[in-house]
Amino acid sequence: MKVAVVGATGLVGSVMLKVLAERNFPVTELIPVASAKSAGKELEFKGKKYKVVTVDEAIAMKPDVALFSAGGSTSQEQAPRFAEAGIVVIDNSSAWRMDPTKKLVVPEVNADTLTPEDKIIANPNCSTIQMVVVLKPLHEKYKIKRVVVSTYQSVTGTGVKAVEQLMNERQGIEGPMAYPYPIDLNVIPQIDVFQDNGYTKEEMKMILETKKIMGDDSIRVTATTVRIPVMGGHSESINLEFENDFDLAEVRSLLAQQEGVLVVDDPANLVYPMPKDAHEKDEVLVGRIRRDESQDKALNLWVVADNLRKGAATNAVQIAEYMLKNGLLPA
Ligand code: 2RA
Repeated sequence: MKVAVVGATGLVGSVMLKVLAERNFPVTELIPVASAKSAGKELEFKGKKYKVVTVDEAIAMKPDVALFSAGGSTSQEQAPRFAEAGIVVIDNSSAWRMDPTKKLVVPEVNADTLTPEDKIIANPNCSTIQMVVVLKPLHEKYKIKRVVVSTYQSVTGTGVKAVEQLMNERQGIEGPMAYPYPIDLNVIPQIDVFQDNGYTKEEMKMILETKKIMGDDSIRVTATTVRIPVMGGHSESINLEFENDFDLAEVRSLLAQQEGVLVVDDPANLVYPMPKDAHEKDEVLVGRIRRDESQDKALNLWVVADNLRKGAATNAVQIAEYMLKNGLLPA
């Protein structure tokens, strides 16, 4: 299969290449795509060198599928061009996520909504992806009424400039700022810009995307998203209130059986998920599983995932895998 990766030289794009190789996705020809200034560079993929090309060149090369991670404006402009050329687009930007004509997919949750008509498919926001994988079995069994989530998001979610800011600050070096404040030895309770309602765009993504992916507008969601000085891996404290009561042992069992979830929960032996444990993993780690003793039918969880992998690249590749397996991509 001819696979284009648009934004191949970026942080998520490079992880997409890594994941495609690791998961042995049947790539017969890779088409790495970047801006004109990067065009001509060479990238290595599975021991072979490929030239980075422009968007126009990529369309002309007629890939079967294009994984995009090149920002919202590029996707707004270019994804329809690829789709019109008969190329299926799986886009990691926020450009299409809330478009009512586009599917927003986490394979473990709602891949079955995909049809042959879907030519541009949106990859959800990283902090949403890791949460809904855990919500799925619990919503099906106990029906979630409300979600209260606080996130602790790594700087890799912002990109290279933020990683450099953290590294510089840690070494006491002055450098360009990705954030309005120092991030080392600090936390910043702002991810993306503020909206009129006092929430940030990141918080609204979690609220709106969760309802769309779960296919249930009745789920009430509120979120506080926070940037922390961690190099990789997003963590989330999640409080769930259900319509129906639950048994804690059954909750554990449902989570343990959920595809894409690893239960890491043995507080007596200080075992719980941490970003260092999620690094380079495709699973979502869940622990600190306990009843919320302040509220009936309520549960507390702690969820950690590699935001560049399951939170972005791996989820996109898994969508392509699902589509290939179900005849929605040419074999
Ligand atoms: C972040 N979720 O962590 C956003 C975008 N990757 O910055």
